[in-house]
Amino acid sequence: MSILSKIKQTNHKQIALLIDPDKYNKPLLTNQIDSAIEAKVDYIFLGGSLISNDASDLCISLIKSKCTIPIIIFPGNGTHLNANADAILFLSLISGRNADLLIGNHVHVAPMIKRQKIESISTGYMLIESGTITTAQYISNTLPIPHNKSEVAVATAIAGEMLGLKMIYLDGGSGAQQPISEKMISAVKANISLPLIVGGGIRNKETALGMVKAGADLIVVGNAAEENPKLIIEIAKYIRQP
Ligand code: 1GP
Repeated sequence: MSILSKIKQTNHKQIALLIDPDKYNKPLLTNQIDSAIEAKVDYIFLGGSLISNDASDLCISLIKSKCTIPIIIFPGNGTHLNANADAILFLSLISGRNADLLIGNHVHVAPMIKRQKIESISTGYMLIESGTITTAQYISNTLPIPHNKSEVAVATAIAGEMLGLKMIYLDGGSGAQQPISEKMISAVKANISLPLIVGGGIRNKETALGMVKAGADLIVVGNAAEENPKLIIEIAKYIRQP
């Protein structure tokens, strides 16, 4: 089964652990993988907005030596490809107006991804203002959608679906001070029929549960699970409780 079909068909709320290959540290990553296994994390996302010391191969081989959790590349730019992953989010930054991130980089990397034969999941990526300028905003040179403008997020997500994208990812950016509001999540979810991914600034189980109750199908936790690898176990249990 493709990973996209799995994301669509899984009937529990899903969680992804985000690993930043730039922060590779074997003992920490080993701890994170152990917690991901215990938490029955659905996916491991691998990526970051700025990859300056790419240790993706090391991360992938360590993850694959310990578990079969699918690894999905969450690329910061077109150089971040890896044929040993299971899939790649083929991101189009639809909240921004930077042509390179809407279609330009894609033209360069599409033939390579096709040759690598890894699953490519076209995803409408939307940056939402989160209380601070995040690396993703700065590097992408785009304006995020204002935090309280749910109607802009809804219109953007609908346009993404009409363009044929397969998932929508609402992201406050790594280390967001303010996670995406439940109001925005529920408004977007009510207006699209695509899987909805939400991430950025999830630091506790209550925030995570609020997001899945509002309509997030898959939540992504990065920074907070670096500081406390066991948090992912707590969040996974909490959001999947009946
Ligand atoms: C960022 O959505 C991810 O792109 C995760 O963010 O590191 O803040 O959890 P955090």
